[in-house]
Amino acid sequence: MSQNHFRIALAGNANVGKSVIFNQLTGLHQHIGNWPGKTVEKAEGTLHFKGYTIDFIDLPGIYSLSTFSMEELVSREYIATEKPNLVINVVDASVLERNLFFTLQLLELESPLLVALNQIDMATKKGIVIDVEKAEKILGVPVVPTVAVSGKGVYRMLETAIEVIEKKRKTEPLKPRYGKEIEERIEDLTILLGKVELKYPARWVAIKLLEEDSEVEKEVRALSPEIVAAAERMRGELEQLHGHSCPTVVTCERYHVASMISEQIQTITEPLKTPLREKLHTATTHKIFGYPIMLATVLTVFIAIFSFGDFTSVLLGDTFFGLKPAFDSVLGTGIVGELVWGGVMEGIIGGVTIALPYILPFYFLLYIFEDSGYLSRIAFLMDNLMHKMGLHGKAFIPVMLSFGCNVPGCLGCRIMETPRERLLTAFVVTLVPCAATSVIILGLVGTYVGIGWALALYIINLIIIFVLGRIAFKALPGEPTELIMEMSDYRVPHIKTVAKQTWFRLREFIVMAFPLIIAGSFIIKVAEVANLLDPITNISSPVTVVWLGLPAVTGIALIFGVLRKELTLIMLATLFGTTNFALVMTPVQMVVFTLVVMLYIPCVATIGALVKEFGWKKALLITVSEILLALFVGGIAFRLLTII
Ligand SMILES: Nc1nc2c(ncn2[C@@H]2O[C@H](COP(=O)(O)OP(=O)(O)OP(=O)(O)O)[C@@H](O)[C@H]2O)c(=O)[nH]1
Ligand SMILES: [Mg+2]
Repeated sequence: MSQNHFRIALAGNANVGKSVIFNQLTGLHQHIGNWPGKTVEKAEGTLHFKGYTIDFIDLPGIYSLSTFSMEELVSREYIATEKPNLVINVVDASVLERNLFFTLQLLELESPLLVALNQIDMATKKGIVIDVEKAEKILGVPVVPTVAVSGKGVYRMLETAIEVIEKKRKTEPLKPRYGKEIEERIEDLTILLGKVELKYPARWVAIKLLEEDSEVEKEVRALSPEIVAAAERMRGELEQLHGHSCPTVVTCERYHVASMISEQIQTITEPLKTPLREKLHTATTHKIFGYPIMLATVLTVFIAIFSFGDFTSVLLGDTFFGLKPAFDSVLGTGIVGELVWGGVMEGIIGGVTIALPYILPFYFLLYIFEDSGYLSRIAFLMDNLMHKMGLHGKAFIPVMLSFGCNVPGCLGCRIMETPRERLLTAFVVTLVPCAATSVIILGLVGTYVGIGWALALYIINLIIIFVLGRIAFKALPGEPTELIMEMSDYRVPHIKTVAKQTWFRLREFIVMAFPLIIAGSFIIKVAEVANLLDPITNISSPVTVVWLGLPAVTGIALIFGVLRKELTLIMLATLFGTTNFALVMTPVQMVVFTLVVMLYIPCVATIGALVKEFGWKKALLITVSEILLALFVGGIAFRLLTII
């Protein structure tokens, strides 16, 4: 790194505000929400500040520097081996003690440190006052209070960070010390470790050996098996002395130190009456009332999205199609006019009128749910049901996120503890109707068949997910891990953050989907003019017409849907030459078509995410089984609905 070029890593527990700070500093848009485990891979962004170029690294939230989970491994490897110039330990000031547990581990790792005491506003609301000066004195590193969502303190944090890196500010990091029996053994091990070449500080390695860290043990064994043998012996001795496993003893000792420090630096005044957020928490997680509240909330959201979408869709459609005469008068109604109107304009109109009105409120409300903390309460309520699929409530978070888009849903599977649970969750997640599928459910079935049918489709989808999840569970047996989920406090959703996230999603939709929509419509129009559509529809018609009872052109629409699911409907509008689907499809056809689209294939982006997370074989397996499932369900539905 050159003189004015630094690397700073943001590390800390999950859900403390690292990504909010990262986004603010780098202008990037990492996923933000009020539940732990959103950031799963490290992200990098650059800031130019006072003549310095600073690369920031947003690390996944972790609770320890062990290697129990992928996130812990990612974060630890980065801090320990890439050696950033500074680690900013983002701390949630409203749960100081638990956060300090991690700070102590960073101090053990001897990384250059600055503590950002974030969420001071939440701490104040809880009656917690922190003595920053004292904290600095005890920890021996700078401590800067911040409120990331409003940017308060972030500038000072940056200035201080540079002072520390430039060594203009002296630090004397605390060297955490534990009980006598442990300390003696750590010292003995450290002396032994001093004789070999290590990439980590010797004392840290000594502690990790006592904690039975398998990665560290493997590395040390390769250098000197005797040291590992000595550590094993010492672990046995400590277990004898304390009556607990050695890693537990070390954890307890560390908690004890964290607790002593937090006692010294914070004072808590109990609020006189129960705060609203706690009342809300009690009501929404109540074992009886929690469920009707959840149902009512979800239904309200559903109806709100539908009403908004339906209203704006008609309004926009009328406005745009009102432009046709003016358009015709400029380009005429010949082949050029037809290609431009049918191939380009209708695609754009389809995108704007069919998709946007539903996608916008959808994301907005989903992010409100996410940022307030209600999402993790729903996960908690769903725990019982999820257990029947061999999963636990936490799996419901990726499921809920998938209603927005399956891609974050697939990435969110990382919050599951075991590979088996991750795969099961991914399978379930890709069956969830994403916002694009909702466009079809609401825009086609909701508008032309009835809102009740749209709701029924969601319910059928959930039932299918449940049944298949259960079958997959039987095929991949294993004990589900118990739900260990930390539920962060409710917060008033930060509207700016929510609006920003909605905007990024919307922008992504416009940037990614619109070119596809326009290209798709154009190809279809050209193929139509050149009489090329028939061969394709003929090939697909045994499936579409004979088995599913759909109009033949749906074959083409379904092919486009692999790119993005809303394309199926928009392409259908182009193929039919109208957005008034009542003229060209029967209600049964609309329901069957939507069912097929809902289940038939994860879109390319989702397949990409699956390949990345699980490898192409499993991605292919999921894809093929979902195509077969969609055709099976669609065919059955067609026959059943025709009988009725
Ligand atoms: N009130 C308040 N809320 C905050 C503050 N900083 C972050 N939040 C909220 O805290 C939640 C978590 O923020 P994130 O930035 O996603 O947390 P993270 O540390 O990146 O979390 P993971 O990626 O899951 O490890 C979000 O709901 C934020 O809006 C703050 O200073 N005050
Ligand atoms: Mg994050």
